[in-house]
Amino acid sequence: MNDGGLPGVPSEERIVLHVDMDCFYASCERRRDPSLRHEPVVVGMGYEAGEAHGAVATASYEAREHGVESAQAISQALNHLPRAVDADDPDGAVGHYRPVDMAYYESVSEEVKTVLHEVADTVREVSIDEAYVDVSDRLGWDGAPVFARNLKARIHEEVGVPASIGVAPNMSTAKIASDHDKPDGLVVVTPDEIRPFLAPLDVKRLHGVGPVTARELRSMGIETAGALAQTDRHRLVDRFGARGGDIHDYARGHDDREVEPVGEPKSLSNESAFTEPTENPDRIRDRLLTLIKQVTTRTTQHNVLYKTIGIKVVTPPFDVHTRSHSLSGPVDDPALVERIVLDLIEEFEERPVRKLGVRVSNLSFVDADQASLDDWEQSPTESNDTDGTPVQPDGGTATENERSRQTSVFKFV
Ligand code: DCP
Ligand code: MG
Repeated sequence: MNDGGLPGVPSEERIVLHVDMDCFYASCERRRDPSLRHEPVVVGMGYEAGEAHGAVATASYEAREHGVESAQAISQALNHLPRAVDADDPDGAVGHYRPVDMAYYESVSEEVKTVLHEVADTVREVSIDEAYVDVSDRLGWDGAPVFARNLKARIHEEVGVPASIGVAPNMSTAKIASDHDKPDGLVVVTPDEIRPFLAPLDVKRLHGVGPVTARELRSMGIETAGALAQTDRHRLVDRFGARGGDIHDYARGHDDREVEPVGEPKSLSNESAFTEPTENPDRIRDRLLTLIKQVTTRTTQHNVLYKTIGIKVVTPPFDVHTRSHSLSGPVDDPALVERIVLDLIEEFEERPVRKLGVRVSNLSFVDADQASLDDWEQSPTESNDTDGTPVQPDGGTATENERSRQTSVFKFV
C-alpha cells in the first residue's frame, strides 16, 4: 500500500462491524445455568479431581475484578476468588468454576453466526466468538448505530449471550472499537472520527503490533497510535519491513482489507424466537410458515438447491433439538419444505417452544462456477454435518427422519 490514495473501494465508504462476544465461554455457562449471572465465573481446564495444573480459558467480568485473567494457572485464579465458606457477607460474591465444554460453546457460536448471516450477506467468521460483517451495501452511516444496536439486542434475545460491537470504516478500527467499551459495548467510529479515536490509544492496541513490536516502538519514542501516524513512514519500513508500512496505515485509520466471507455456506437457515414460550399449535405453525418463506426466498434468489430439510426447536430453558429429513436428490421446492417441516414438528406437539428454526442443507449452487461446485461436492465436511445427519453417499433415498440430540446445526466451511 502506498502513502497516497487507497486501491479499490475507498475505506471511508465502507461500514464494517466487528462482533466479539463478552467473556464468551463464561457467558455460555451462564446461559445454561442462570444462577451464575452476576457471579464471578472461571472457565478452564485441569481443575478436575486429582489434577493440580490447568489454565483459565476465560473469566466473567466479575471474576476479572478479583484479578483473574485468561491463561492464568487455575489454582492461582481460584485463590483470587472468594469461596462460599469465606463469604462472611451473605451478599458477597462466591467464585464458580466450570470445566471447558467446547461442543456446547461451538453450538452457541453457530447460533450467533446464524444471526449474523441473517442480517448481512458479507460475514467473515474469525474465531469461535468473533466475526466481521460488512454492511456497506445496505446502510449509510446514519443507520449504522441503530443497526448495530438492534443486532446486539437480537443476539441477546435469540441466543442468550452478550456481545460487544465496534463499527468503523475498516476492519482494524472496527476491532479496536468492539474492544473499547467491553462488556456490552457499542462503539461507532465514523470516518470523521477515526483519526481522533485512534490517536490517544496505546500502540499495542493496533492490528499487527504485538508485544515485541510495541516494545520496539516505545524504544523509538512512539507510544500512541497518534505518534505512530505522525512518524516518517520510511523510518518504520526501515525498521519493520513491509509491516512497518501496514501499521503506519492502521494508525492513520487506513485499512483496505476486504471482509471476505470464508467459503460457501453449508446451509441456509432462519430462526425466530417467541417472547414467551408457547404451546399454541397455530402460533407455532404460523411462525414456521414465515421461516419457510424466508429460507426458500433466499434459496430461490441465490439459485441454491438442497437435499436436506430440517427444523430446530428450542424448548425452555435453552434445550436445542434438531430434526431433519434427506431427499434422494437436490430440489428447490417450497411446498415440499412445508410438508416436511410440518411433519417434523409434530413430535413437539404440546411442548412449550421458545424458538424455532428452519434449515436447508446439503446445498448445491446452480450458478456457481464449476471449480467451486467441484470443491463443494468433494467437501469432506458433509460427513461432519453437526446435526448428525448421515449423508447419503450414493444419493439414495433416506427413508427415515434422522434424529439427533446434538445442538450444533448451522455450519459454514
Ligand atoms: N480463550 C481461551 N484461551 C485464551 C483466550 C481465549 O481458551 N487464552 C477462549 C475463551 C474465550 C474465547 O476463547 O471465552 C474467546 O476469546 P476472547 O479473547 O474473545 O475472550 P472472551 O470472549 O472470554 O472475553 P472478552 O469479553 O474480553 O472478549
Ligand atoms: Mg470475546
